[in-house]
Amino acid sequence: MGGGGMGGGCDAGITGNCGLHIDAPNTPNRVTPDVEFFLNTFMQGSQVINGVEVPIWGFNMDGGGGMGGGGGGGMGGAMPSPPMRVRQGQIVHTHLNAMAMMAPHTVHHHGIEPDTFNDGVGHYSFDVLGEYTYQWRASQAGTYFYHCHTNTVLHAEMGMYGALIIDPPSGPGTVYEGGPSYTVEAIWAVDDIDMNWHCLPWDAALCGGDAGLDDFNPEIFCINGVGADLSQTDPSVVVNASRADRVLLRYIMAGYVPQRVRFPEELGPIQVVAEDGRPLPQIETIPAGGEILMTAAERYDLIFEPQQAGSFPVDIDFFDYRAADGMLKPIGSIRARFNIS
Ligand SMILES: [Cu+2]
Repeated sequence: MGGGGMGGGCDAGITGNCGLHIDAPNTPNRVTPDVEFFLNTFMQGSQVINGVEVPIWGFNMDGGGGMGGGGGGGMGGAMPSPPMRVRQGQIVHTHLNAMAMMAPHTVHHHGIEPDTFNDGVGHYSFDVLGEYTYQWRASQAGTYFYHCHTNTVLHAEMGMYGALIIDPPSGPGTVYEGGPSYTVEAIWAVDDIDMNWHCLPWDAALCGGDAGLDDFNPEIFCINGVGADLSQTDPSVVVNASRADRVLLRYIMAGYVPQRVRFPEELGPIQVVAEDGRPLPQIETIPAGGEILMTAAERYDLIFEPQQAGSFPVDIDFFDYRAADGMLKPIGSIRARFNIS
């Protein structure tokens, strides 16, 4: 993990900045925040996933500002980027320091509804080279994620994303105000990796040409950056609970190809309490042994009340996005695990 090495020999050099509006303005109407995060970009990291050294870019939270080393950007980090957690009602400042490799980036808090100036969508507002403070209000408890929105499909693929959890004003333990409670929580960000994309420059295809960004063929699959070799044992993935627990699984679909997650019968019925950061009008119950098919960027908040002790696998299958005749063509899978005592 981490390392900040040269990422398997890639040269993530700069070839241009066509079509971007690069800026580092002051935040308008800036007020004192309730909570703040300091994100620095890194572009020369690597992470071993399922035995393969994968070049990654991302955000790290080490120190406040300035850690990019004035353009050196030598610091590494991990994918996914560190989680952000806030409470509903808080004013949040996300300080972005985008100096690594002199490449612009943004922070888009996906599913939040800030003003355009703070949306972090480069082509609507601006791409940041230097520093910018995103100011936004956490208005609805739920499961979100943040990601870079510069040359988006490539930068998100490289690992420039992390979980964003908004708790209700009362804090963790309840999914949303007046909503269901939980005693054990797990967060899974499930991703797919096409190694052919991981040696591209940050601005691949921005100046035209074909960088192959319409051709995605993942061969590595991961949960929270953990590959299939460790996903049944890694503590960031494995859910440990007892039969007295109510388990909340926050599932973030962080990949590009369709994912189908299959829950074992032994975990009992699956309560779908929220989707995409919004409570469902009525909690939906999927019968025991059910499955959910997801597309990119979806989030599901699922509650389990397991009645049986044991170690139970949860299987996630990945499918070619070029479905022919509506038929799903499997291209890979990864297994996680619930251990119920
Ligand atoms: Cu970026």
